[in-house]
Amino acid sequence: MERPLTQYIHPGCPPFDLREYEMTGGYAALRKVIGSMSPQEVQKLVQESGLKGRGGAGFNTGMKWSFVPMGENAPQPKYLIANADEMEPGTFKDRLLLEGNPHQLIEGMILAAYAIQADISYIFLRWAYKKAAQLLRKSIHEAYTAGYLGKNILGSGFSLEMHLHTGVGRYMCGEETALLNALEGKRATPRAKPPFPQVSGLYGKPTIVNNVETLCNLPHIVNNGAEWFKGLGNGKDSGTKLYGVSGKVNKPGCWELPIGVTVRELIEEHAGGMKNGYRFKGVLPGGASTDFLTTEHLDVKMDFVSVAAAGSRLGTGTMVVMDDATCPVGFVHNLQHFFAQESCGFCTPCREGLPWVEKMLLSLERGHGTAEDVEMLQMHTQLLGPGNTFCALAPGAMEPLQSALKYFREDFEKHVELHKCPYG
Ligand code: L3W
Repeated sequence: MERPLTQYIHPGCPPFDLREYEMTGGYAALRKVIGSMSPQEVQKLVQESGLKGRGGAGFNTGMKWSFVPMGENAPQPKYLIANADEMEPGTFKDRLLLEGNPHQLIEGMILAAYAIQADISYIFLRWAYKKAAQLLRKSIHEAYTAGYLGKNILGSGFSLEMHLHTGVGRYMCGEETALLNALEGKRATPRAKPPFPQVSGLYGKPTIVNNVETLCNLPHIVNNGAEWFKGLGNGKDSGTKLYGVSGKVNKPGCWELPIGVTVRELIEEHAGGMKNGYRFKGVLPGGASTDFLTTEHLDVKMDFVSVAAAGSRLGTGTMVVMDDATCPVGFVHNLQHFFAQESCGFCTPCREGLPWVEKMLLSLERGHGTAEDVEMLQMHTQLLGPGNTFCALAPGAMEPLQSALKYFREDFEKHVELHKCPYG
């Protein structure tokens, strides 16, 4: 199978510079699009390819673009933003792309910008990705010098500015409207949707925010076509996916594979199975804000449709494996500590509820909890669930908790019964 995204990335090897990227077909997609395709044709191609957003939500990329006003009367300027604020726990896939082949992202961004006729683009980068920042600065400069960015790109009449913006390390900025506020220099709280950014985004102008991995697919879809991309998938979705596995496995890592490989294949083949002395107990399939899957789900295909049918979400596709020697209460407490700390504080259920949940879990883990506390935690999964908060942060935080209460309830009850953690 041809691997479009990471085929030239070898851990430990120096990243591609412009010359190397061009030698392997880099910027051919840009030349093709600019020479022979209208923006609407690019949108249609991407919609037909079935590409879905790789940042966690899985929204159809071409459809998202289709909401952007086009034509002479469209508001100006329009913006294209690469969401590189990768902070989902357990998630490190975009880092691989940024550090291995920065021009692939830049070309993908130019293609996306062309499709929506954006004038200005930003890469919103996680502050801790220092190496990626350095590489992107260099690569953006190279792309300007080669005529791929700036005024009248390759003589086409299409122009695009590109800027790198580094965040200050807040998880909240991964939410697209909080990201827009941060970029405008405001406090990073989410905005009400609708209006969606496609219509009213950065400075109130039409804006598309796409994940890094999503954008990196674009040159390959343009070069090879929608049918080729669809054919890469193994399950109910198109293309390949960067999958990651962390936890007590023999070979934690990140691999590009056909979308729809099974949980079992990822853990047993690619991650080398569980380490000696540890057994698989459960897995968060796509970062921390997804529901646990357990032994009964090992043959679930890791695509958006199949994981949702199993009661969870593909999310970022980078899984965190929980073993049988780890206390699920402590595991979930650790996650809630992160989410409580990262709440932007804008809406009451999230600001007040997450620290409360964290406190109850800590008390339970230490053996001070009661049966009522377990019920109270269950109730909080509803109180902080979808529809009760301003954005997806708290409902996302409740996903591992509600599924832990469903699949590992005995572990919670044992803490109450024994007045201590049964895991020691
Ligand atoms: C027009 C509609 N556009 C949705 C667009 C929307 C956005 C995209 C997805 O959260 C999840 C979250 C995290 N008309 C539309 C529409 N759109 N309906 O589609 O939107 P949405 O609201 O479904 O999701 P979201 O708010 O973008 C993303 C989860 O992903 N997640 C987190 C990942 C974190 C990272 C990271 O570290 N950078 O990726 C992991 O599971 O919890 O549920 O563009 O405008 N009717």
